[in-house]
Amino acid sequence: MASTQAAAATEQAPTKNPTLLAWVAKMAAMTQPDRIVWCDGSEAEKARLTEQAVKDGTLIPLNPKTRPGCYLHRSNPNDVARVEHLTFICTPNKTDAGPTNNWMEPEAAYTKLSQLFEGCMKGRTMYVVPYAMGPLGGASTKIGVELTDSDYVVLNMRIMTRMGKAALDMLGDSDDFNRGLHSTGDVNPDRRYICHFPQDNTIWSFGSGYGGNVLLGKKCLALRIGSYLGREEGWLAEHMLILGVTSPKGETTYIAAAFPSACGKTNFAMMIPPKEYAGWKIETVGDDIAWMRPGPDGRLYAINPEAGYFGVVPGTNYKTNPNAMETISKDTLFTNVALTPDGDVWWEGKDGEVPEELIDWQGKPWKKGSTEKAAHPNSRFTAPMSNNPVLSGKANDPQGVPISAIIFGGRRSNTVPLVLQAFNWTHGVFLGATMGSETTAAATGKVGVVRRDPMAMLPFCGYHMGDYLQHWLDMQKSIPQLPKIFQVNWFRQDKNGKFIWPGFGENMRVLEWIVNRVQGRVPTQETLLGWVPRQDQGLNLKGLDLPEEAIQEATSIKEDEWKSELKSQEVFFEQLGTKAPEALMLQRKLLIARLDG
Ligand code: GTP
Ligand code: SPV
Ligand code: MN
Repeated sequence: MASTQAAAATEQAPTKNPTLLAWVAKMAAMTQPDRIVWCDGSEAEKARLTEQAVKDGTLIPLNPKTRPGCYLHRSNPNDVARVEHLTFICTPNKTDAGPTNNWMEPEAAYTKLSQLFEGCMKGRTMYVVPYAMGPLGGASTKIGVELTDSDYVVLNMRIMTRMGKAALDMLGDSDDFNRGLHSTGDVNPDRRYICHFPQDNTIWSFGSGYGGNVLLGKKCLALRIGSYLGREEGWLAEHMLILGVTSPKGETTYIAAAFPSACGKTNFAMMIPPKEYAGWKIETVGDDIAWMRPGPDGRLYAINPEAGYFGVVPGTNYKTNPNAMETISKDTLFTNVALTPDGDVWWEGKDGEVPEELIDWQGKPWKKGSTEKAAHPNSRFTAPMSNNPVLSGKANDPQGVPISAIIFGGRRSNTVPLVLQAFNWTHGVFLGATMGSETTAAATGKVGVVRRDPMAMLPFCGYHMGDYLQHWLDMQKSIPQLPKIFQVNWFRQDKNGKFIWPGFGENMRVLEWIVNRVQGRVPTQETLLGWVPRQDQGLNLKGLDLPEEAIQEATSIKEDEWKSELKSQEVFFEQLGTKAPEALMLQRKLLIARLDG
């Protein structure tokens, strides 16, 4: 059986790439699928897979009048988010993975997972999914091949990446591709592992069918393996959106921003400025991942390696994010939202009345007033970026865009002010390194607990966090025209637990200040933490219906809060041991001296 499949893999293959053929044959011999299908990315293939997914219940067609080309998928209720405790970096030495990653020795991991993969595709189809991360033909673009037994994964990869024949053509006969193996297995959390082998450019994912665990191009390749390659090759793989902001004078500034999972990247990347900003335009280059490398002109250039958005649904509406609403109006896969009686989808925070009756994300009847959520808090949409009305013309440019500012932002109900600018690159890296954020539903575990999340990369850094921070510091030498670094916090709360800052489109006011700082147009005020907008010539608050005290509170710096923040930062740096970069320890000392002085 196994050898028959191995032979079949070669016979039907639309490639002669010997390394690829040998690897597919080897994986097929282990997993023993009934069939092997090489995906070409065509419309006919999409139609075929969709039809089959509808037939087997994986996809529920939505009302073609209100949601043309859209489908609902319900994942196993035990499988609704990334599983950080089951995600491993498998390097020969434990110290190479560092204290913030789970580690397994590579041979031990291959052995353990081989036992799970052995025969797991019997009765199933193995899809061979060649894909490109980055614009086709680009110098920064990386090729991956994902073997999966899930038609849902194939249909998602088709949206999220440049998938199929074009990627295979770009690979040619090269052996330089990421080897991804995925099986949903029996969707048992006790037999679920997401393992990364950076030295082998390999990812093995077993026992999940959900998002970041299984769409291997995204968090696994573009961030965990990507960050490892970035350090070796002198670039940065980051959990960042990329946007272009154009002023009424026609001046475009490109900005990258790292916010942790479910902390506002997609929203910021496609926001519509408030009416006071007539003539300003925001365009999206990317909403989740940035690959950045120094360009020939000495600036830092960023590409978005993805081709679609795997975005948070709850909270999305025509007031908070009209462009996302347009984006998901057609050709979108919805995962774990609720179904309305007329075949549309619903979620908490959608516009309009709450429907009287729904089918909830688990397929159970739901009635208005129920204390249960109808949509899962981490329900997601998968939509092609070409649906985005404000997609940047540069989103497919293999050169990427020159980044003038980098923003770090967490979800903090206190402590961190609305916006500040770092004194310099090293201080900016310190701000990124000391980011904290309240946990969200994007990963399993408790929600709302503050944890250190350096550069929003805690769950995504493929090597030692201390080495990663040092790599950021070292990049300074290879970028003659350094981007300016900023920190923001949209999520400060008042005594009643209400967000003080209105956020969403109103974040344009903060963005304008950042643009003005980058262009050297406005003076600033120095504080203990960094430079902040001045009372005069600071944030443009015209038309913003917010009392003066609220602004004060959103921008306040409270020394007692900072004293406890510094303790929490210390615990994090201690964890890095001798790998805590000296320059960051000095930044820490300076901050303590300023606070005590
Ligand atoms: P990942 O896809 O998990 O990486 O998330 P993301 O960073 O792209 O987050 P996203 O933009 O999807 O926002 C997550 C949640 O935060 C949604 O429920 C949004 O409605 C909410 N949110 C986004 N921006 C703001 C903001 O400016 N203020 C407030 N209060 N909430 C926001
Ligand atoms: C995140 O959790 O940061 C996401 C969603 O963007 S997932 O693809 O599941 O990682
Ligand atoms: Mn993300």
